[in-house]
Amino acid sequence: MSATPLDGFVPWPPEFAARYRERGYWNGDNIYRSLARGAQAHPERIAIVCAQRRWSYAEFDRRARRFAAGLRRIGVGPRDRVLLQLPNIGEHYLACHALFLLGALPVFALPAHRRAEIGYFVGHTQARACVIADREGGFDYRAMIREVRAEHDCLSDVIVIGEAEEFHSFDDLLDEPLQGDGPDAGEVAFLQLSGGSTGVPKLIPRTHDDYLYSVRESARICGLDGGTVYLCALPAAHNFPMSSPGALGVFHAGGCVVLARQNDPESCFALIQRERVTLTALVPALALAWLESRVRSRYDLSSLDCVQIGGAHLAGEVARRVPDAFGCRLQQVFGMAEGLVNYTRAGDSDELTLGTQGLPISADDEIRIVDDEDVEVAPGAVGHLLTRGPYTIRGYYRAESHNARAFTADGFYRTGDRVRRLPGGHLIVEGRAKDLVNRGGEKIAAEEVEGYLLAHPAVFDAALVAMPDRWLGEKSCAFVALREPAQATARELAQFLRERGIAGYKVPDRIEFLAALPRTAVGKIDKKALRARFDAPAAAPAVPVAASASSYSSSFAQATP
Ligand code: OOB
Repeated sequence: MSATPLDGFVPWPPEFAARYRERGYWNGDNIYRSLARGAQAHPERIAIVCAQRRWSYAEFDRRARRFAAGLRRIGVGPRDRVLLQLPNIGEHYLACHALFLLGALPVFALPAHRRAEIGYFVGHTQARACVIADREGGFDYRAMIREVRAEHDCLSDVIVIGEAEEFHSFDDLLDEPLQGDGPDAGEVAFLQLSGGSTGVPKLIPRTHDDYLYSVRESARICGLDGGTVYLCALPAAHNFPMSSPGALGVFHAGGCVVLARQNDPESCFALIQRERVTLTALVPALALAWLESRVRSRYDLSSLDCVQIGGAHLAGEVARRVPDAFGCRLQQVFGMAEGLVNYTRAGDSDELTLGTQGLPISADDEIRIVDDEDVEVAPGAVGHLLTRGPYTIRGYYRAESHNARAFTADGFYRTGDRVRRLPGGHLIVEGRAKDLVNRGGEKIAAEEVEGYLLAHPAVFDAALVAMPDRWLGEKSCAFVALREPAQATARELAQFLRERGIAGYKVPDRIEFLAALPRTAVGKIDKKALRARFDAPAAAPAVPVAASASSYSSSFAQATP
């Protein structure tokens, strides 16, 4: 690694880095080189299927090097941040690998993000370029980027896939292939989004060394090989479909990634049948939609070996239906973009597969389960999960004061999850202490949405809590106290939030007005009391936000049956 680490990146202490290298976890490879090796070894194999396009490993590598050359021509270089916001299309992987080759850092945004989030990512990372689609799902990303650029002049280059208008067209940046084999493996490879902590979204710096280790081991644990055909049904930029084992695991193993642009049951079943898909990764909400789908029996899903489910709590009764319904194995995955990933293993008993969230990837994943005072709980008891290891970050990007709270003094990451551990090491997620709503796998930081609500002049107090939902697992409910009764309606508040340019999934599914929010003895809003209102529905009349995001859709789980 060059003498000075990237500004805002917290490296592992040297003795840990030395140990991780010694044990072969960090092997000095970078993510681009891993792909290039595949292109050398089996150039003709199909790497990516996207709609009617099929790219071989050789073509994939060549296109990535061509795009890297084009990016370099417009001035993108090592350590530059480049925001990536693309739907599930092959160009997503091309752009990633082109940036990896250059040593530039993709900043992963989700297609659902809007002006508020994108503006924040661009400003916080001082991104110099972005790669976007022209339009998707009726939304014009160019128009949004124009607004973002008006506020952030760091963003000098905009690259558009499709109709570029005044911006660079992706196709015009496919120059003669760039030679080279990418950066030092100790460099930060990209900035990933945190699944929600407090306040503004946090960015996660992952190095080539640490990430590739988790990818290689995930591919091994999940038994991937050249015959693996993986359906990417979740947003491709999310950590789960990217690396657990996800597309990178598949590229590492020489298999094929099939991109689903839509993840409704019918589109995906058709792809599974056509491409003979063997593996896919779902959030529980999507798994449920697929299970409930009436069209399932019309498709031949017999190629499936395994369906992975993770990202949010999987109910036991849903887990039990998976093997029969899809004629394949279920694998539970409990992971986080910050690092630690757990898998149930192929040889696990039904009891472990159905009832636990698996074992960590690495023998060097250190797990501590503690009480509120950071004291380890008795074996088998529920506590806060803390973790440290060869692919778990030591700090968020440019977030010094937050890092002091999110990590212990000796470098353990406070996951915010409450778990217990079985004698064999399998973890069971029992709940969470962090203040977020896990809406079908999409994480919503309560504080962030509360901040937007409090910006409304009529709002005196606001609290966002999770409410149970049959399809998404959780939906969001905002409890609001107004300065004067009836000064604003739920519909007006939802509209106000949308106008602030936040992702649709963050707009509360329901807004309820209270004269005052309940407080705890120390004066904090009593969210437990607010959540308890959902246990007694008669006491809490529902006031859904009319015409808001209150349909069951989210980009993680687009459709109900
Ligand atoms: C994955 O990553 P993120 O960063 O979007 O969210 C992480 C959080 C975890 O801390 C936990 O609260 C929740 O999502 N979670 C689960 C879970 N898997 C994740 N909660 C209950 N059961 C599970 N199986 O969501 C992610 C990253 C890599 C692989 C898989 C999921």
